[in-house]
Amino acid sequence: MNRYLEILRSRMNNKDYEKLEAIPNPEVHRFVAEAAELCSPEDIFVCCDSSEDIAYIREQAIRTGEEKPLKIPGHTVHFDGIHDQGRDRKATKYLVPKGDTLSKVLNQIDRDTGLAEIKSLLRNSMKGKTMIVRFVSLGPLNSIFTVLGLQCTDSWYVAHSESLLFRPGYKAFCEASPRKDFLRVLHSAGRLDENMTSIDYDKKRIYIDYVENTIYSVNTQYAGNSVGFKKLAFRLAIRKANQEGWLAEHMMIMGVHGPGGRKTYFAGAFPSACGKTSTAMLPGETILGDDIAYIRNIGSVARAVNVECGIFGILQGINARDMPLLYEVLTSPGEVIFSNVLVKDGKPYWLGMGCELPKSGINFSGEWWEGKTDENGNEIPPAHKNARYTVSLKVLKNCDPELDNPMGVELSGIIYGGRDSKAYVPVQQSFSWEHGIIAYGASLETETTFATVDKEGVPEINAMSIQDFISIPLGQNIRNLLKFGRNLKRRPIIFGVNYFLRDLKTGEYLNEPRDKHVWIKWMELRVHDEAGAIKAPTGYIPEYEDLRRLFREVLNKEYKKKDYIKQFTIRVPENLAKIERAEKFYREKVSDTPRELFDVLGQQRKRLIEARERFGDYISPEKFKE
Ligand code: SPV
Ligand code: MN
Repeated sequence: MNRYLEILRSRMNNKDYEKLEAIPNPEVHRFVAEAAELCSPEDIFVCCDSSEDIAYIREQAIRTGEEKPLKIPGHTVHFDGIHDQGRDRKATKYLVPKGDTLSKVLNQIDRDTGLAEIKSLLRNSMKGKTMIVRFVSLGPLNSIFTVLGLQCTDSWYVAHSESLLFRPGYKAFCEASPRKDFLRVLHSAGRLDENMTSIDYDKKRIYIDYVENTIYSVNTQYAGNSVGFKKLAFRLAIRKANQEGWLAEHMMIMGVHGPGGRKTYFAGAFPSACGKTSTAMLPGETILGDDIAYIRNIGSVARAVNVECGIFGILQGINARDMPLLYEVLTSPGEVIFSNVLVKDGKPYWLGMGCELPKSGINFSGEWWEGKTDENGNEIPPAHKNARYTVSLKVLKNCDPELDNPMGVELSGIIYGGRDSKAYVPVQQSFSWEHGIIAYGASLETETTFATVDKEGVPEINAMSIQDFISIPLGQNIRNLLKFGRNLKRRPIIFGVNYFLRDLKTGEYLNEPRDKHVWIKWMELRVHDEAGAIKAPTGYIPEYEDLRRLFREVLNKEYKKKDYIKQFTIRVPENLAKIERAEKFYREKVSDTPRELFDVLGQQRKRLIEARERFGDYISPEKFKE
């Protein structure tokens, strides 16, 4: 028996001990034993993924009050503290060993200092509580994509969320080689108040130790900070992928249904609140993933899997009209965890749900009434904007049947979508893999929204939509992507979309949210060479007749030529300014930018200037046909 098993034996009941002993990997024993010694839980529960264990976790989440049952069977609600309502960029840091350097834009702390700090915050943090040990598989089981994960947490809510979000990994740990590497997470919600929310939010810390593939998280409950296999493990996966020659991306995956019953898979990267989930959920198509994808070169084609098997999604704006399938799931019996909604008479309410909200109830601030203000005098909304739902993907009627295929699905298209009110047309196809990666992916911009009132509409680069998670030099990430594509025989076609283009004079949006379905169908046809395109300076853009037909077929809508011309006019000054912003960002902020980025953007500038000489500043798409 190794030393760590000895420690565990003295701290655990027989039944749970045996579950750990059955795993041959001594690193597992070490991690759990050290976590127990540090955090001093009263007892340790090991989840072996049996239906009893899974049910027990859910019951405990309710028994301890971390979740409260709602009226509809299977529904529960969880609240995070008022200061714990999102991913915390400031409190999330990389632990950097001496001699190593990370890009300056990344939040970081010296590894020894950081470890000492976080361990002191974790010390005895589980006194009187149970430490729950969970094993998961990131990506489908028994697959080249599989990455194993182990989390120790004192939150039944976190453990319960993991039942819905990840594939069970206990068996895989038992069967894996004793030296199999895995990702580790140690989380404690810290001291809790009477509402079961973390008290010491000022001591919230989320530290990422890439040396030992370990994430530490303390004094927080919000899933993006505490369910370590989401964005936290994603940061580690980006590094791992980078070393091993595959890709870990902030991408949804969807099956687009084309003529003759064929299905074509697309992956898409969009920054938060730019339409990622709503694209993946388009009616009539199938969703394979909504957040994180692993992509590998298998047999010289790009194949992708969803790292997760559930959704931790934003509730705001989900209503029966715009997202009927999801709305149905959220209002029918079945397992759903709501978080940070308004609860009145056992019913959850969220912003934009399509009905009037009650004037009082319980929300993330506790007892809530209309007009209630926070400590700074700001009015507290009924539900938080970032209120979420957690469900398993399998409960959705539109869940793609290939979700658990160990080989993943072949990607035929990759989409980069930003929030760009001025420059890019609603949909366009890149001239090449390199052009797509650089002009759409690396140049991806989103605009500041309501959160920064005085600066609304200011564009910010969010390269590939992974800027918050990138743990390797940004230039190296671009180089990897370029190389990945070059090694493929059949490359996915790269498209750029922009759902947020506005009229330059009136500021009105030029498209309705539903229009994105037409763009998706057009991309599907382009992949199969069944739609035409016009060569514009920024990419291949659709022809009017194709879109007109698709608008009729998909949305039963008459698409007017004048709308087409407005939407697809090439705006030369705005596009030149966009290139300038991207160049400035890479020149000033990224020291290892590949030369090729400046070349590709330079060529785009040249095409725009030549077009301006012939046709002027604002060029109707029809001009490029002549
Ligand atoms: C996102 O904000 O991109 C999410 C939710 O997917 S979180 O888990 O908080 O990152
Ligand atoms: Mn995300």
